[in-house]
This record gives sequence, structure tokens and C-alpha cells, in this order.
Amino acid sequence: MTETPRAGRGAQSGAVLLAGILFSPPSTAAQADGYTFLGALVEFEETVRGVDLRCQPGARLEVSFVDPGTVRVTLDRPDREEVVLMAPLVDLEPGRVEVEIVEEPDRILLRSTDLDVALERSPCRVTFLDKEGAVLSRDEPGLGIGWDGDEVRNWKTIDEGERFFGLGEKGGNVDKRGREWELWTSDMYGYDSETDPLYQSIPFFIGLRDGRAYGIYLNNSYRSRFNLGAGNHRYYSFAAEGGALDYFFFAGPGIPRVVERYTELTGRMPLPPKWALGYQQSRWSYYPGDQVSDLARTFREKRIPADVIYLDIHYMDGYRVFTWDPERFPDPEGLLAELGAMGFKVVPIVDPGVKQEEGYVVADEGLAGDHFVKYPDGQVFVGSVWPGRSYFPDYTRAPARAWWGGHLERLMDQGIDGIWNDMNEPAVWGKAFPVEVESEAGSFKRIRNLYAFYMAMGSYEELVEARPHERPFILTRAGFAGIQRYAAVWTGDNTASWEHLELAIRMLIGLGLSGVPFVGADVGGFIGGPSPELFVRWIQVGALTPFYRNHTAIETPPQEPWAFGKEVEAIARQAIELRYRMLPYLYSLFRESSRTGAPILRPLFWHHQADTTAYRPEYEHQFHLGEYLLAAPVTRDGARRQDVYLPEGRWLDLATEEVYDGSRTVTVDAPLDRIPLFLRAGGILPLQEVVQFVGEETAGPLRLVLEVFPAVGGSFELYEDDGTSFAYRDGAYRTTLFSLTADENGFELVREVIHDGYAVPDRVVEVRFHAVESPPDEIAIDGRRLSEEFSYDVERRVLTVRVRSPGIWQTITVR
Ligand code: MIG
Repeated sequence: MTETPRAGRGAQSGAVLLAGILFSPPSTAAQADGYTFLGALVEFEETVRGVDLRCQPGARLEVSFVDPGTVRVTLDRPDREEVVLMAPLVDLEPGRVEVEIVEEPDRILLRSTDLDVALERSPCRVTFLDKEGAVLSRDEPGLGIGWDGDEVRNWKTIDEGERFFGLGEKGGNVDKRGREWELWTSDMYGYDSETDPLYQSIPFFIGLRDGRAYGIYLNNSYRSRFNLGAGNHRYYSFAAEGGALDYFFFAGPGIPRVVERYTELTGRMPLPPKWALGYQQSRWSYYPGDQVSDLARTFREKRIPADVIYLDIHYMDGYRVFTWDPERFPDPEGLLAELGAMGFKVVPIVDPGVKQEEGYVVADEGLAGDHFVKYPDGQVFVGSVWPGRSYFPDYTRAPARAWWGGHLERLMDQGIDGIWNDMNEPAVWGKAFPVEVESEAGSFKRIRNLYAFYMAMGSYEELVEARPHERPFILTRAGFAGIQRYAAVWTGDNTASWEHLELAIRMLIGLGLSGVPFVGADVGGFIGGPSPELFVRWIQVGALTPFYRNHTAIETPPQEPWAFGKEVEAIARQAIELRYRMLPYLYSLFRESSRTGAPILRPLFWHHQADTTAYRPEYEHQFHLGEYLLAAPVTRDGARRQDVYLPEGRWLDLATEEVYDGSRTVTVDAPLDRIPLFLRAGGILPLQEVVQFVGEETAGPLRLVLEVFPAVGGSFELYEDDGTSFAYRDGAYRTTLFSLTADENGFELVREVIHDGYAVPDRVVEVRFHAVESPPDEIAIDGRRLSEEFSYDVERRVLTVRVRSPGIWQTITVR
């Protein structure tokens, strides 16, 4: 932004002439009130990957390709010098991009292999086109780009049928059109579908115009607003209250491609420890220590699988961060060791507020080290939160992050396993955290939206440094674009109501489309208590969400899986067991996500972009888990039947073995103990046996079950590693590709080890082929005819084949 432009050698004489006639200095009247709009082109110059435009009145617009499908547009105002944001972006090292620059009378055209950018000369306007010349997105001709005081804004044309998705954690529908959304990280206890803003601020959205998707990320951390066609019929716009107008445009045309490009820029979720995929139990708060160990023991006695217990604020001594209440938790190390021996991980809450108190070591160190945020006159800021009057660390300062990390390490040394960051919007009593307060990276006008991001970043990096062989687990409430690099996200203080069960699914879909895949909502609802039936349906939905934690507020009724009587307990166990059986599948999806940015929980249209029914609000609580598995969980009180929209393909109801043709809505049975789940033809679903926690050693050989719906094509890549370390980065993992072929005589399942860097324990593989119309004439493993190790269930039409020498087989042929 600061480099001085060279002379406009690329400028056409026409443009120079135009400039001579039209250029005038910015008028003072325009600055006093209302917007100043970007005017006509004065001159331009070519840069390495694009062009710099000089536009009236004295502004500069930099347009450059980051890669062939990603373009950055940055406005340099005549009246402000702004620093562009860096923290959310990773790897801005651009690769080679061939950009062809074509000068036309009315516009300058930038062309890469994937995307064209047309820059109109009078006035300066930006249009993005695909390689067929279709307009993906276009500056509104009359408004374009403008600024008013500190605010910067971009208006874009809106198409009648244009849809919008993303913006992180938002209420409303999955399609965000028709509302104005605000990004300003906020503690919103008791929010509903209308409440905005919420905890996360992710200024990224996907547009879908004429079936083609694009994405826009506004790289600006000030309070921002996205008007997606609210209150007008002319445009959509995005604006920030300060900072630079600096945005990235991502080409599709597929939604997955857009998200892949966006997460190339803002980063992807690193693989979490595998235990973080297990069931997790929380409440505000479990204490004293004896109650916590009783809780753990109850899970094991009742044989309800679980991996994690959370400690909410009561574990601390007077809510002082990094302390333990001496009465409630007299021996934290002993307790944590006891829980560890039972296979439990423990995650305590860590809020940013540090109690203002002389003699409290964290406060004293923080003051001495200058680690807290301050007013502009140098006075340390004090706000009230759980500990009473409190200081707030400046996580934008590296030394403050290192200091905080040292305390986290001490907690780890005591035996905790992860960190739960709450109140990091940051929340204070009275809500109005003063915007004039300053951090090293700027005032809270600029960094409020980034506060939790920096806190998570520092915590993650310091934990990795302290334990280089252990994947950290951090759960956060607030965050910004890129938060997926450091933390899982839960959707804050929801309510135990049916509306909230559906809202949770929509919010998780939105987060996933915004690059944050590791997400969940408080199962059962935080505020209030669920009816037994609501609890059942919620623990079923939770079993399919990437982050699976039951949590509830202080003074609510018990919400453990056994708190609603025997029938509910049995169904809850069943749902949780399903979760554990699905671990090989889910973990493979996590791995995919860590490589491509794809969500784990995906809207129907992720895989069926051209299918208009897939966008209908009545089906927005169905979702894909990977390409071949579709979930239609029950989210309505009393429902025992369920309308399910099945997109293109043939679908197998995994509970009934019924096969349906897709592209239509079917009505299926959904008794209380059932989650309607459908496997698409070609689907391969790897399951394991139920374990009581992720790392449990089981007696006897392990079993891997492959649920297969034979069809032509279809494959799944199973990913396995040690589940805890970073050794996978050095190749210590195994990927196995299972693929299907079929013809009129039968079908074949092929197994191929793609990468063999991790030894999996020997196990029996059981393949269950579904919808097999008649008993097979012949089954062969690697060409050798099999006589015994299979069975065919005539009624369910399931053929089960057991492979006892799992290490060597390559094909199972069924005729
Ligand atoms: O002011 O730590 O969203 O999960 O249980 C409330 C107590 C503070 C808000 C979190 C919630 C947590 C609660 N916290």
C-alpha cells in the first residue's frame, strides 16, 4: 500500500486525455457529508499480477491475481492511509500467475486461465467474468466503491435469483439474502434466529448467480455490514466502519472450489486429536472434584461412550484464571490422573479476564510485563467480568502470548488436555467494551473482531511449542476469518427448544461454508431444560455434528444422557455408539477437510448445486456428511414420520434397507430411536466397533465394517494415523482407497493402499453389501473362490463377507 506507483506507461492516450478533462481535486463538500464515489480512470499501470488504477478523485485501486482464480482488490483512498490486515491470511506467497492485460476503449481486461476481470474506465468499476464471459459479480454501475468519513463501502449488482451463503455463524436461513448482517463479535446470551451480530465475525460469503458460485472475503476487521439485498431492490453491499477496502474475489463455479480457494487464503483446520471427535460432557459447572470423578465413573459403568469432561468456571479460585479452588479441587493433579486412567480427557474453561488484585501472580506478572490492553492515555483498562474487576491481555503482542502460553503449559503439566476459550468477544458486564482501548495492533475499533482470533492463535502456537508432538485442542466461542487454523467453534448460549435444534443445524452449515469445519452446538440446549424427546432428537443430531458436546447452564436440570429415564438413556447410548462406530468415516472427513477446507457437515447443495430443490428451506435441516451419506434427522416434536428430499441418485435407507430413487421427496419412518440416514449408490461407509473412548484398547481383534451400496463408480479414501501427534505431516499415516465397479454380472470392491506410512493393527474386515437382489452364485477374494466366509440375508438383501487376512486382500468379486 505504501509503494509509490511508477508512471502510467500502460495508460492509453484516450485515458490520459479523459483524465485531463475530468480530473479535479476532491471537493471538501463531498467529505463533509455523504459518500464520495470512485470516479473515472486517470491512468493505470501494469503490476506483476494485475494493474494499479488511478481513479478520480485521487484514489488508487490495486487489482491483482493471487492465483488464477483469486483476485485481490484494494482501495487506497486519497484522504486516508490505511494498513491492510495480515493476521487472517496465510501463505500470501503468490505462485506464478499468467495475467494477460488487454486494453479496450471502455475497459481494461485482465485475464487468467480461470477468471477475467473487466475494469471499466469511466467510472472505475470492477466486473468479474468466467471464461465463457458470464458475469459472476459486478460493481453497481452508479455506486461502485465509495467512502464516507472512516467508512468504506462496495456496492454490487444483485440478480433476481442470486443466493448468498456463509458469513460464518449467523441465524436466519441458510440463504442469507434479504437481511443486513453485522460483524461485531458479541456475547449474545439467549440469542434467537433474528439476533445479529453473534459471537463469530467471518466476513466471507458465497454468492450463487445463475448457478455459478463465487466468493468474496472482505479482509477488514472493523465492524462491518453486509447488506444482502435488504431494504432495496438495486444492489447488495458490504462496508466496514474503518480500515481499507480490501477484498478477495474467488472464482468457482462450484461452491466447493470457492471454499477451497478461500481456505487456501485463510488457512485450514489442522487435524485435531482424535479424541476430540468423541462424545463430550459439560455443564456449568461440575464440581467438586468428587462429582467429576463420579460423572466419569457413571459413563463407564453405564457403558455410555465418552471422551471429554469440561470444567466450567467453578473450578477456579474466585474465578481467577490459572488457579484451582482449594476446597472444590484440593488435588487437581490427582483428580486429573484418575480421570485420565479412566480414559477421560479434561478441558477447563479459560477466560481472558484477569482479576485485578495485588498479590495475584497472573495480575502482577501481567502488569509487570505490560501484557494488558490500555486506554490511549496509558491507563490499564479494567472491566468487570466473572472475577470482578479485571485486566485483559493484549494477545496481539507476541510477549503477552508467550506469557499466557506459559500459564497454559502449567495447566497442561497438571494434566489437562485442552483449552476452552469463552468470553473472548471480549465480553464484559455492560457489554460495551470501550472501543478507544488500545492493543499493539490498534484500537478495539480495529481489533475487537480479532481479539479471540489472536487469543486462540497464541494459545495454539504456544501449546505446539511446549509440546511439539501433541495436537492441541482449543474450543472457542468468538473468532474471525481463519479461526479454523486454531480452534473448534461452538455456537454459544443457545436454548433448549425445537427451534434452536433447527437453528443449530443452519448455523453449523453456515460456519462450514465459511471455512470453519470443526463446529457444534450445545447438545440439549444451554438455556433451560429440554423435554426428554427434544433431548433424544438433539443427541441424535449431535452424533452427526463435527463437534459433539452436551452442555447446559447453571441451575438447569441435569442433562446427562441418563437424566431423562431409562428409555431415553438407551436411545442416547445408541446415538453415541453410532458416533463411535462412525469414527473411521468421520476422521477421514476431518482429514479431507484439513486438506481442502470442505465442511464436514454440508448442505445438500454442496453436492447438488444445480438442484433447486436442494436449496428449499424445508430441507435445510438435512445435510450431507461426505458425498455419499445423507442425514435427515428429526427436528420436530412428536414426529415419527419424516419427509426427506433425496437428491439425484439411488438411496438406501440404512435402517430399513429400503432403496429409493432420488430427485424426489419420500416419507420415511422415523421412530424415536432412529436417525434417518441414507447411503447413496456407490457409497462406502467404513465403521468400527463401539469403544468406550477413542483410544480404548480392546481385547481381541478389531473389526472394520464396510457398509457398501454397490454401483458403478463410487469410492472412499479411509484415513488412519496415530490420532495424537504431528507425525502424519512426515508421512506417518495410511490411506486406503476403496472403490466399486459393477456390471450386469455383478460387482467388485477394490482395496488399494495408497499411502502406507502407518501400521494399523490387524483386524477382521467385514463387508456388508446392501441391496443385493439375489444370493450370489460366486464370491471370490483376489480371484480365489470363497465358500464359507459369507452369509446372505434374504429378507434384508444384505450380503456379508468376512475377510480374515485383512493385510493382503485387494478385490472382492461378487457374481
Ligand atoms: O457469562 O462459563 O457460553 O458455555 O457455561 C456466561 C459460564 C459465561 C458462557 C458460555 C457458557 C458457559 C458460561 N459462560
